Amino acid sequence: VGQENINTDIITLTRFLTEEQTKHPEATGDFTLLCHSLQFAFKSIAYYIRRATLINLTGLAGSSNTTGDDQKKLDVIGNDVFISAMKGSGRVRLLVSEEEDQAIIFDEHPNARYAVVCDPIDGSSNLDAGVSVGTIFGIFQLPDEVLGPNKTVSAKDILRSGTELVASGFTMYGASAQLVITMRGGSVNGFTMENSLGEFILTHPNMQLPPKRAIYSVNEGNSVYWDDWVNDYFHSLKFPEEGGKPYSARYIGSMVADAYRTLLYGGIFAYPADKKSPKGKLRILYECAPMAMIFENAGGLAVNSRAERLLSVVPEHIHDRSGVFLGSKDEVQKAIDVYNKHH
Ligand code: AHM
Ligand code: MG
Repeated sequence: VGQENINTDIITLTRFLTEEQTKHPEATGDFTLLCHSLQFAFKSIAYYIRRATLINLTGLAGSSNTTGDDQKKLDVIGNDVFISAMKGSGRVRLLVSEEEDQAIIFDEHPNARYAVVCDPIDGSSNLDAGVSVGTIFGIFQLPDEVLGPNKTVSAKDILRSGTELVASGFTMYGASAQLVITMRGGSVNGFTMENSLGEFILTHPNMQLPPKRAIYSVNEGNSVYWDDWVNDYFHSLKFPEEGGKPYSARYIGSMVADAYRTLLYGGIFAYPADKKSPKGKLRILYECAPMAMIFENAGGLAVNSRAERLLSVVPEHIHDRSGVFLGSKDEVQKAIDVYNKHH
């Protein structure tokens, strides 16, 4: 019998967070607690997604023994799980979710220092086909002035640029659940859910984007709506100058999955603003900014459709949208260069 090489010194997310906290002697532990609640939300959503797939399969096989249970749509379940986890952490005062028109304010926790933005299940139109979806999140710290029982907070307190995020990340529910998290000014770390242990394990420490890679990821079906510079840019990837190799196209249609692949392999992911969606499709607060922070901290770049740094954009409303180009440094720079040539 061959001897298995078993690594017994694994770094779980819990251990990682504890070690991070000890690096900051001023830390109160609030942030760590908030992350534990986030971790629970991801585990729960992963569980419901797997269970839903099974229920759908039964349905497809033509079985009629439905229980009549009111099966809540996964978007709603994901949103409810996330809200409960954030409320339960006792460390969140303000929450913005893609699924909620208004910001949610937890006045029962007037001293909670954090504001969280999230898309609980991004890419949910892909769910029935078993394609990977994900949860995107960002964490802001509220200013001291708004803390306390007789202070009010409102959605305005979260209309900040991505440069003010203290942490951001996403979890992709794929063949396994993958959690990617980064803190302000820190590195990007990737964890894989080990289902039998029920733990996220550090499998991708200090993720770094390759500086370039010939892969583009965009919904090319929108190209008739694109601006000239966007068409020019993608044309240049497909029809390189003599001797050059054309780029590969990869588009899942699930931002978290497309972004995760781009983070690992390099290349560019884009959802440009266009004539159909002049402000873009993806949301600044809880889709674009958290991703931009991850990409910058992993050595990449992230800009909007005006070639401006995405992290500097301050939204006017919580659900504002933006065009987005994120990926390897050289690839995004190429897009910026084409933009500049046109303007
Ligand atoms: P959603 O938040 O309604 O799920 O929409 C966001 C999704 C992203 O995951 C993905 O990048 C994009 O929409 C795909 O859009 P399209 O189908 O237009 O290509
Ligand atoms: Mg979304």
